[in-house]
Amino acid sequence: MNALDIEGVRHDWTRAEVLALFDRPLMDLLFEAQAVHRRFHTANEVQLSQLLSIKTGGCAEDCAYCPQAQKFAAETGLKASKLMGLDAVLEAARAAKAAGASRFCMGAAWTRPKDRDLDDIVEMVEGVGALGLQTCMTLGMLEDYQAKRLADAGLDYYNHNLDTSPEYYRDIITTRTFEERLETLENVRSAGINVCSGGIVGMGESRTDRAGMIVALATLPQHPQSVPINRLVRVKGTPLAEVKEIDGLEFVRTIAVARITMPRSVVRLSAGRETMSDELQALCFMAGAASIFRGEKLLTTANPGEDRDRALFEKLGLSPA
Ligand code: SAM
Ligand code: DTB
Ligand code: SF4
Repeated sequence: MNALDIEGVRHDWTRAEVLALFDRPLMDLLFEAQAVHRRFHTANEVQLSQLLSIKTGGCAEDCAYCPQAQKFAAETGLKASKLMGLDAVLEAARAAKAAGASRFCMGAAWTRPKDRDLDDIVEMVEGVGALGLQTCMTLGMLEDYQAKRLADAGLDYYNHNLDTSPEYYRDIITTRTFEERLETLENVRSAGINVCSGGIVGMGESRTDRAGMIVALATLPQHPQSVPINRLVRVKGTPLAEVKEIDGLEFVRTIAVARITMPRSVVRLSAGRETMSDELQALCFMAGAASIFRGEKLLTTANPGEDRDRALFEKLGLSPA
């Protein structure tokens, strides 16, 4: 008998168990994932978030997937910009709400926010929240006192991804450690902010790495309330630009395994939809994904626009939430 917490959720998943889920016949895996989904969530409902890059490029970290790292700027050609002003952020948030987004996620290409930046960030959280949107920030590493400030400002979610397995991590990022990521998650959790944490699939990692990433998330003291699964967007000029694209069904399996192991979390079909067929996205929803980014842009790369998503939701009988 496995240990269940007070909500009937397991935190003691082993890599062997998670790999066994990955190995199941696809239809069995999808059937269970959808059954788990319906036990804990509303069927056919997909939450819509919208991203805004409030501070783009020039980042000191060396994440091999990321177009915003200064290290790759000569090859990607991405121009760095300063932190956006409050008015422009609120204008974008108003437009996102009018277009149907329920959450507004603001991302900055920082290693960590400076304390003086946080004054501006707090105003953004308060302003966006006052519009009736849920707020999410992703600003890099966070100290505990910084997390408390954001909690006091009313921040609903903080996104900080584990990105990949602890073992594969050092092939992807050398400028900060996996353990530091866990510390930021602990600071966010202790401040009472909802945690949004997941990773990227398709960076040349093995299935064992994908299982390792899910185990790292599913054995946290509390599962992240939100688990974004990104398919790598292969950006020209980054070290991962030429990596082989991951098989679509392996991506679907990763979503299903996240769904089954963290039943109360909302699993998010995040980056990578631009190059997915309607059929592949449909399988991701069958596997339990229940949230997407709407709008034509993620942070710096393209996302399916309004028209394509409206047609997709209609075809699949999905309702936005
Ligand atoms: N700089 C902050 C940080 O890294 O924590 C916040 C912004 S960062 C762009 C947020 C997340 O976006 C990364 O952790 C990564 O998971 C995801 N991401 C970045 N580039 C991506 C890409 N090319 N494809 C898929 N996901 C990507
Ligand atoms: C997450 O897991 N995915 C989002 C969000 N959290 C911040 C970011 C995706 C970025 C994709 C590459 C880009 O547009 O720059
Ligand atoms: Fe910087 Fe975040 Fe990109 Fe890494 S993922 S290079 S920390 S912006």
